[in-house]
Amino acid sequence: MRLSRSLIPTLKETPAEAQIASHRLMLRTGMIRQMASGIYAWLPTGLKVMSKIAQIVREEQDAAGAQEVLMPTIQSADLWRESGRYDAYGKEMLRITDRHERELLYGPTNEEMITSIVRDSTKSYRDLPRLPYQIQWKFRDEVRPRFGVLRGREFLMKDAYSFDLDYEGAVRVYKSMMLAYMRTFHRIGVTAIPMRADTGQIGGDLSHEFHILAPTGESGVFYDAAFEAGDPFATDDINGFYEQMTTIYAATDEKHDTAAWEKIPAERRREGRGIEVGQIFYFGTKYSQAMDFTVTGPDGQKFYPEMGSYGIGVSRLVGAIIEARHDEAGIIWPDAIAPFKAAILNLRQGDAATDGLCEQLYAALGADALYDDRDERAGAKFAEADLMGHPWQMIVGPRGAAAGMVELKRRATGERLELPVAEALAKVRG
Ligand code: 5CA
Repeated sequence: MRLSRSLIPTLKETPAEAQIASHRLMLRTGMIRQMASGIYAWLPTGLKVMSKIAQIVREEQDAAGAQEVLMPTIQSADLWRESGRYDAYGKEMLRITDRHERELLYGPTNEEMITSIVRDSTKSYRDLPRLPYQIQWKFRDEVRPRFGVLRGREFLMKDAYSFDLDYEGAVRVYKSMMLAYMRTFHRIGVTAIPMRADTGQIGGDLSHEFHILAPTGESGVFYDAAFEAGDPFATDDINGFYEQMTTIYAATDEKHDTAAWEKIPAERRREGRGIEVGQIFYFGTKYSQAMDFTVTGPDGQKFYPEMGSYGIGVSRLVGAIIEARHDEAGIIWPDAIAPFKAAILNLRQGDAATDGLCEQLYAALGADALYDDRDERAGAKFAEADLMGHPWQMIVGPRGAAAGMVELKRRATGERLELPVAEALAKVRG
């Protein structure tokens, strides 16, 4: 993308309404614009990051055996009357009436809808298990939308739903989702910690939240330093993995157990703050019973499938990652989800050799590069590249251009290297 021609409306001033770093940085770098309270338009760089996150989430859901579907954002109130949640959900649900006076709603979650879909196509135990998921917008009319995309009203969620024959099957998929989540966050480039959680509006008996560590997180968290290991979770032993995840201490302040905490050696005790980026639930037959979803078992008897649901806040993750990865100068994107791998900084726009080398780099990197071809001072280009957080900056001036050399700066460490063009490109491509 050429910066001179792109819809990246950066702001010089810090927006007054933004209280935390990620909200400020997302507005200043032109990733998003607020359209109404808690409702945002995603502009090119913001959308690129969110799409890359969604793609990693999708690959790990697919690898865990889930199947992607896409359900509508608008749902019928009748579906929610079946489960009894239409009245119970309260003011957070945005209720809509169409021209025929039919009651609709903008879905805050999809347990009812997916249960009705699976119910219609599942008669025998042989049709189970089922594990559909979608990546779709949700709406919750939050009392206090705040912190930009961290607590929006309209937000993008990955939601998966499992339908199993029995408790053992349901727990197996719960554990494999936990593993898929840990792999997902590891690939994105952030540390996330699973913690026992309450089940709230969704209900059920077993639930974990996944928290990304960041000083501005809404929850206080207590955890064992073992979670900082940076493990890629390349295991097939789901039971061993689950036992490990659930025996190492981690809790939000709501569930903190001082006695258990004090048994951990002092040098391994960590206290911090976390942002909840995902939550998984096992709730047994709560929805299958309420919605009269029965399946015929091998013995000819009817039974209710065992269910769970598994959410990731995809749009919230964009803000959460920035909270976890920024400094005074701006964002520090992890490589895997950066909008661009590199910014090409032309320090002498209009100088034939400099322009030529920049064009050569831009042609070689294509969509992976943001070419700062504006007629601006070098200092302004450096500051903007730091603010936008590209993992690499490729700095090209007349002297380097004459020698066929590029100066590379790594955003995360500040490290600088002077390399011939081919080597610089190889480094950026990783
Ligand atoms: N049906 C279940 C799982 S599919 C469910 O709705 N779970 S949830 O309520 O925990 O939401 C899943 C994730 O969506 C949360 O972990 C959080 O990361 C994200 N989320 C929830 N509310 C908001 C919001 N107002 N703004 C941004 N993200 C949100």
